[in-house]
Amino acid sequence: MRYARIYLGKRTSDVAHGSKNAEGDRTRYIDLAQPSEVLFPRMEDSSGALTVIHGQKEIPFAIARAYLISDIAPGASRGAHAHRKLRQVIMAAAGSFTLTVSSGTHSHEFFLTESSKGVYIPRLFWRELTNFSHDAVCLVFTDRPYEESDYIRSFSEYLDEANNG
Ligand code: T46
Repeated sequence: MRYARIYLGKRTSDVAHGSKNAEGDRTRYIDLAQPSEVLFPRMEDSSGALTVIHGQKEIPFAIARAYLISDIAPGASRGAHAHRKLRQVIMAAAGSFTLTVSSGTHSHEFFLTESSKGVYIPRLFWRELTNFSHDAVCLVFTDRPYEESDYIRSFSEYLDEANNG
């Protein structure tokens, strides 16, 4: 399956490219082979905000694992690797940071700052997380358990594997 329909929630302010389904939810098709922004419904009232995230709905896969990266040292970066099979959605649960996703030939920068937005990363894309704010908390959802053998931590090895399928 190359494309998946994802849900953008009922908000209208930031879903200009979505279309409505029968329930009034806004949806959008994404290309599962390319990095893409995803949106999470955020319910706000006078007491605060609540953000909802489902696997196979706002996120285009069943969630096998979630983890948080927090207490990031000033100037530190994370990532700098690719995954052979794993797919992820990365979001800023608090604060902000820059996510750079690269195919080896093209790279795209996402500035993540809202808890209602994330980035879907397919397999075989290099990622780096930089420019963390002092209060940043990075929340990651994945479609597979942790397996060190799935990591490609050398950029030259990554280019070889990405170019050979
Ligand atoms: C990614 C970015 C955004 C585990 O034992 N279990 C886990 O589920 C994970 C994710 C990590 N670990 C261990 C492996 C290392 O000993 O935690 C340590 C730090 O992991 P790593 O150096 O891979 O951390 P980051 O922040 O550079 O990368 C992580 C994810 O590993 C990676 O998939 O895309 O966050």
